[in-house]
Amino acid sequence: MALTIYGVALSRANRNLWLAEELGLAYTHRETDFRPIAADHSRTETFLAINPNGHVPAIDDDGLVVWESMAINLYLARKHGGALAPATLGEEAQILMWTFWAVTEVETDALTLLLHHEAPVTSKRRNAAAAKALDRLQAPFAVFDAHLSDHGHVVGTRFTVADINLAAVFEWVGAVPALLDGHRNVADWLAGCRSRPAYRKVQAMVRV
Ligand SMILES: N[C@@H](CCC(=O)N[C@@H](CS)C(=O)NCC(=O)O)C(=O)O
Repeated sequence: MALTIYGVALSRANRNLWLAEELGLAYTHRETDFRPIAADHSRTETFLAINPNGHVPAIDDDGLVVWESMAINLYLARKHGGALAPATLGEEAQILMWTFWAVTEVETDALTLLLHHEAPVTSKRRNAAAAKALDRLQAPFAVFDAHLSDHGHVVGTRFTVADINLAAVFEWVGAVPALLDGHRNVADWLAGCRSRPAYRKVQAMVRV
């Protein structure tokens, strides 16, 4: 049984490291960087043989290679079972629904806000892009906030892989007070996710 997770904790590999820590899995962490600042980076021939897209994360699980961070989490949760995994086909449908929703309706705009916050730009075009992203995020935030007020978690009444998948995306807007202040259920849920020991352990692995 050998699991290798490729990708620095600063990258989307953090979702997979978080899940692996929640599950208590034994794994090797290859700190493949998405920036060509280290010998182990995502455009080397060795890594391109694992993920020809040249993106992290990826995993090698006993010879099975999987890339795409959300697919990795859904796979590992299903494989190892337990409370994080779907208990029924219906739960699986909900976990897939919310995960695809986060990737298609939230992630791009959330990343725009994160990058804008980390490196504020003076160009009018970039500021307009951030303002548009903020505007577009109001609708999915309202949807998710209403869902959380009834359910408390993404799926069912417990913490699952879906909470990890969504928190990893929603936390990118953490630096934009207007969004979280206006959606208190999302803010409280996110704070709960980020207080988990497994999340904190992965945060401690981040090197900027
Ligand atoms: N949809 C992919 C996105 C992967 C991705 O873009 N990863 C970034 C790091 S978070 C990367 O490797 N960027 C390097 C590049 O674009 O050259 C996933 O979720 O795994």
